[in-house]
Amino acid sequence: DYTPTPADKFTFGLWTVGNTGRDPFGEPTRPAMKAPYLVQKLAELGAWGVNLHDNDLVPISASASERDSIVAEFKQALSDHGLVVPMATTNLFNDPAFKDGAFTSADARVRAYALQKTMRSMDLGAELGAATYVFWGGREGTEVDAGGKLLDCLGWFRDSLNFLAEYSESQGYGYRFALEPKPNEPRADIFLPTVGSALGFIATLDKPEQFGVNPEFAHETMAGLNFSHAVAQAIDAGKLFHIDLNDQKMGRFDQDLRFGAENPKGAFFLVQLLESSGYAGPRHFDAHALRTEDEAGVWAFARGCMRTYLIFKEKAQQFAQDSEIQAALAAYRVEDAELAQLTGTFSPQNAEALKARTFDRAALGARGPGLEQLDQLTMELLLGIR
Ligand code: 3MF
Ligand code: MG
Ligand code: MG
Ligand code: MG
Repeated sequence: DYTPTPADKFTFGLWTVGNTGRDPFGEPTRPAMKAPYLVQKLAELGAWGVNLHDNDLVPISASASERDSIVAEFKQALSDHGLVVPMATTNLFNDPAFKDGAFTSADARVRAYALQKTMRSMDLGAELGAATYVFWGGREGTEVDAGGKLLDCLGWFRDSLNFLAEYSESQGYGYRFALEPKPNEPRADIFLPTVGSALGFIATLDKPEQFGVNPEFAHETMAGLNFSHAVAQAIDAGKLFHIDLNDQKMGRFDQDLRFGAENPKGAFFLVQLLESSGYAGPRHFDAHALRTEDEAGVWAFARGCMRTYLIFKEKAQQFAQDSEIQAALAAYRVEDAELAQLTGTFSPQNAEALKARTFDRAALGARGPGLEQLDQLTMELLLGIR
């Protein structure tokens, strides 16, 4: 009946179900809910865990003793309700200090403060048991490039990540780090705007094996890209460390819609890819209820994200068992054992034989691969009539 259990590994950020509906043009539309209450409600709905930025839980101006009592109360709620904290991250975007970047600020004092804030937040995450640490560089970008810092920024960003990886190791935290790319919003142009861009950057770090990506459905979609393609590249590289699930209309402001709400077909292919890939990490929803909603709408939103995921998971199983679909898939792929011998491994003999071979180019071009039929079968399966 599509009721989630902790085995499904669904997680939500405190900032997602805790979103109060504030937007750039309007005040909050619903009251803030306390973290222990969010933990209780998420557990009741069948979620596995909850993720947080440091300041989702501990206000930036809290004293050390205030911090300790807030954290103690939160840990009590986690243990009372059986929720885990698989991922933690730093808020390096809200405070005006970070208005022109955190790790990529042109002001060395801001960069140092960002490092300090992140180490403290990593301490908090480790105390809560988090295994994955996310970096979303929301303010790491520009509106104007007159500052001439583009190459410096990449170096500063790299130095900071190298420093923090060493810090994690020196503390024995064992974090795996996940970079979360986004093309724009809140900056006009954010550095490392796409999954491919982040993967390229990771290869330049001192300890690339400790770094992967946290792709988000909405972020790649905002860039006009196909999320499943980005996730596939991350999986292929062994770099899918975490994932942010939501939805988004292309070409709009950052909407963080309920998973599957806008592009159910894209969401289906994503679930199919994820479930067949061996990805064993959290299925994290980084989204929030519409600004129109009250508290009941928040829980309808959270339940809907998980339910839609589970429905698509079932559809993916149905897809794998549908004989007509499987026959269309088998017809789509053409294998040739003799050619596989020639193209599998390079040898001068294989190269010569391949160069000498005659191909019926016209026949290759004339073949209809059956994708219209396969796609229609997929649609009918998704529409519930298969
Ligand atoms: C913004 C985001 C972020 C990140 C978060 C860390 C506030 O569009 O997606 O949410 O996900 O900072 O994971
Ligand atoms: Mg986002
Ligand atoms: Mg967002
Ligand atoms: Mg996100």
